[in-house]
Amino acid sequence: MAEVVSYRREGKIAVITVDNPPVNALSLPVRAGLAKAFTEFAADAEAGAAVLICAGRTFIAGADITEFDKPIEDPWLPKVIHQIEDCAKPVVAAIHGTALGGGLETAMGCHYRVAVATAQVGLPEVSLGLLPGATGTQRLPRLIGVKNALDAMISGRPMNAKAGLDKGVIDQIVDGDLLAGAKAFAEKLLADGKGPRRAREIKVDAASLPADFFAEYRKSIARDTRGFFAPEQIIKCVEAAVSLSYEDAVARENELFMQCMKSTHSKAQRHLFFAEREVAKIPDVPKDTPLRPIKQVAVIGGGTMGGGIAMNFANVGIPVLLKEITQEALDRGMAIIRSNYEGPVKKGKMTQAQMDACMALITPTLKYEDIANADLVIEAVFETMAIKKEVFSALDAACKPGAILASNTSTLDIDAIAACTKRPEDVIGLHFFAPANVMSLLEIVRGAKTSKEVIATSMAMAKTIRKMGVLVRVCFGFVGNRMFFPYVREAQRMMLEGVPPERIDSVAFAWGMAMGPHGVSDLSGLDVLHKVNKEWQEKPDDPAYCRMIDVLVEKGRYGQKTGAGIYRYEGRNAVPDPEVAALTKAEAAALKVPQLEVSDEEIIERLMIAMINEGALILDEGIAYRSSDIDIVFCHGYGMPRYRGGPMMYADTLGLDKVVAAMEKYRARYGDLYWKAAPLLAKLAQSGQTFAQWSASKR
Ligand code: T1G
Repeated sequence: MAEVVSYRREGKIAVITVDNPPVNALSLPVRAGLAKAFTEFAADAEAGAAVLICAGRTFIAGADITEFDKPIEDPWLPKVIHQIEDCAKPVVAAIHGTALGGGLETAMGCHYRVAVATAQVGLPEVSLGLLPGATGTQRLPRLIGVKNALDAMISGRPMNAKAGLDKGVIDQIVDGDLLAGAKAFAEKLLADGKGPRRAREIKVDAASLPADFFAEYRKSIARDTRGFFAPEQIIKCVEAAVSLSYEDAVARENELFMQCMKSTHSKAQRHLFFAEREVAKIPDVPKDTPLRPIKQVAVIGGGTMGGGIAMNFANVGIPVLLKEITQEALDRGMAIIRSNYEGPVKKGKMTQAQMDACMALITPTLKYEDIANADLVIEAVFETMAIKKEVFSALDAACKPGAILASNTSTLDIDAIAACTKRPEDVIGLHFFAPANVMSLLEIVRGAKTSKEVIATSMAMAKTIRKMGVLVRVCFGFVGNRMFFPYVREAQRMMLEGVPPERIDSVAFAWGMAMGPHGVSDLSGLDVLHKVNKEWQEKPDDPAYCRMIDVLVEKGRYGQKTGAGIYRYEGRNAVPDPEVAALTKAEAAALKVPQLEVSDEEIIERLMIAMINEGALILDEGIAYRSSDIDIVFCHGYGMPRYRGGPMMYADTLGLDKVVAAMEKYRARYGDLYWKAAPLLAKLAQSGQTFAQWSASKR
């Protein structure tokens, strides 16, 4: 195997090169190679200084995440970093690409750091449920100050080279060839008689910190880090940096790092890291499938969804035609888009010039003829099959051959829609999630006849518009909504059983959901759920099924949009409504629904296990390829916290035998209609396998 770390000397400068594609991750061979190379450097009397550089597209991008679930093997990273820092001769890190996590920690163990202008440096461990466990929590505060270091480690966001230079973690930006620049920097150190400069010897600037700094800092991040384990551990490490010796603080860092590593949070967040890369791999669509160029897009329907969808393309510089049927509707649609842009401009997240450029890329039209040359057309009209069929017949007549015809439907049958055209192989579902210009999830629904080229082009387009594209097959509700329905069903059932909706929502919120099921129902619109239930051919034969949604819709209480739904709204503030409590009680009596004492644990169990069981059916039917795709759907589209890893990862964490036991418990109370364990769930529980192992076995 080619050497992953090589040593050579050019004049008085030793050049140590890491070459471990694709991202020079710090696997065991790399760590051992670094230890060997720096031993050689120390012994090489001709070498006055050393440059640490990487081959390929990036400097070291971190520890090797694939090694985390195995025992850490010697030499472990802090030991290698201390060996580098203890060198008696100066070491210069030469950074390009992304020096992240253990990569930046290794660079901070070097005595100096130079970088090309396009480089990025950061400590993103928090996004994996970890903390920088190779002295990063001790060095970064010494180099850029406590507040800057906390911001970088709690957000996990990298900084560009210029910011790194300004803050003090980068010493020089190199123009032109990085190695030449780094060698010149090292030679100048020798010429100036400058030796090693060790970050650990820098005193942390505690004096400038107000007495309540850490308390205030914790308050400032509380909302964004709610429920996550790692951020608090990072703060504890930095408190140690301020109050303990370097050695003691590093020991503390290691102790807290191991706690993070062993946490279910980190296992879940690391699972999502790989899941977000796996999701793009489609078993029967080869990586080299040709893509159709998408240079002109058209969106049919200028409502909230259509406007949001159009923005996604304008935001990445792709011209969009927005078609409506009346001038009034078109003007309203353009006004929605304009107001969607004005928000970020007011908050300073976008400049007026950027907004104007995006608006200029969106052209309103009333005529199908104008969209004849569009490469991709996305229909976003009313969620009724009759209207969609009408639109797709018109698109079939108007659009050029090879145009991709997509529906934004959230539940309806793509095959039935495709059958209205002479080109079913060009028809696909692109299900955006409201608000379409914000939510990162895009469910891509392949029809029975959708071509591989159209699938591959749609998956690539999702990446272009910065969406997480998940390919699914056709069924009622696809993956997300099909699993969301039982979640809402149980929330509604518990309401009828006498559990106040606000209590159900607060338990779900405490578990980590961004919003409880009833708040979400009011946000999406009870009328939408009501209409979906009406369109659902195989709706369960259960008179109590989501009954309060029907009752409230019949009273014109659609949710936030009408100022009242399950809750009453004072502005956006949801207030429990005694009128709804009374209506629920009456409905429960009429339906003879027994009133129950339901514990918090049961609330979460019924919400989650109802979803998990549906997910098992979805996997068995091949609607989703792998369990981690389902996890991506829920963490990117339904506000499930990343530290739970998604519903299927959560089930694997609980243990499928426990999931089946819970199903049996509720089956005894409610019967088979909802609580009969899916065959795949029962089979895996029986064999002791997880959903993840089952999915991997299908690869
Ligand atoms: N370990 C192992 N594999 C990795 C990896 C890593 N750190 N980073 C990426 N890969 C794989 C990835 O799975 C994919 O594999 C391929 O490389 C290309 O990645 C001790 C404990 C660097 C910005 O969190 O952010 O250091 O799918 O598709 O879009 O304190 O990868 O091709 O088989 O993402 O160009 C901290 C994680 C680790 C950085 C490149 N470091 N990586 O993005 O390519 S923890 C990170 C990224 C740590 C220390 C702690 C990105 C990237 P495959 P990709 P990309």
